[in-house]
Amino acid sequence: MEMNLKIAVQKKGRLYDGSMALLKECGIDVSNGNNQLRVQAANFPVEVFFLRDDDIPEYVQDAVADIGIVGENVVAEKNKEVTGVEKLGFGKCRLSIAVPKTGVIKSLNDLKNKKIATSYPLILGKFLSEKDINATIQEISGSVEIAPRIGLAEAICDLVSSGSTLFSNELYELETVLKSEAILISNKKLSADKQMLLDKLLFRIRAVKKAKNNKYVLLNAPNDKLDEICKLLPGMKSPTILPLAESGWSSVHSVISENDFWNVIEALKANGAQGILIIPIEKMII
Ligand code: PRT
Ligand code: ZN
Repeated sequence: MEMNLKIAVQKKGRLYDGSMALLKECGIDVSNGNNQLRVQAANFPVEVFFLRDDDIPEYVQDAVADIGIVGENVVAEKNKEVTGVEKLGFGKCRLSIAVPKTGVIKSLNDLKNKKIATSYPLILGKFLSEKDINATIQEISGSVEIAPRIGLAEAICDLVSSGSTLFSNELYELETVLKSEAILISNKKLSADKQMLLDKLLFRIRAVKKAKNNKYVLLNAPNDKLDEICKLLPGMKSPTILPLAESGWSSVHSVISENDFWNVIEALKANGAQGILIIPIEKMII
């Protein structure tokens, strides 16, 4: 039998769609796998295991799976022996301490001798001892946000993304304990063959991530402003410049990063660029 890289992903939940979309963008087709526990990819030596996210770090540690996609929050809480390989840019959230808006707790110091409900006792415990706060950790597995209202705890420590759960439970965020996103983890002792497959997959993941963080830009520039415009657009090496039929004008092609996108566009316009087209990039290999 041909060797496979075994990859664990969440069976259903918030990381499922992002994980499947990433595999698909990497050219790994597991579309035949609805409702199965494990699926062989059609076109890459990868076998996908669908699991509860909480089990993924342990399965990767124990080599039941070679690699896995899981939240950094789960990796930190489970504290297993795995290697963090690559952050994946989705499933972003933060683990935060939150307290009732109208309560007496206004600062971290006010948490002393109080009870904090959480599903993340290990991460919270480390945080509290670093800050030298002596508080009781009440571990609960779900519906953490209702703990203060039912008198179970004075504060909570839970995941937040939009903040709307906190808002509708009249809680406010006192402190961020951990920032998290989906991460690719791997077993610490991959064989050389499996490491080669992981490197191949990683090459694809990085090309997809890079493409998402960049846009292709096409614009018309007056020749007397080309120097200024090129300085704004470094491109992959330097921008491609082609003369337009209309004399005195050139067409400029380049790549810009999503992060400074709007600032660059404004500066381009201010320097006389016209007909600016922004085009998504599907893959980017440098
Ligand atoms: O069944 P299984 O155990 O696999 O899934 P699960 O229910 O344990 O996890 P799931 O699917 O809820 O979350 C999987 C991962 O998604 C988490 O471990 C995080 O890494 C990531 N993630 C990103 C989130 C959120 N955002 C998030 N907002 N996980 C949970 N939430 C919850 C949070 O607990 C709270 O109840 O959403 C609520 C807050 O959301 P906002 O938008 O109202 O702030
Ligand atoms: Zn879970």
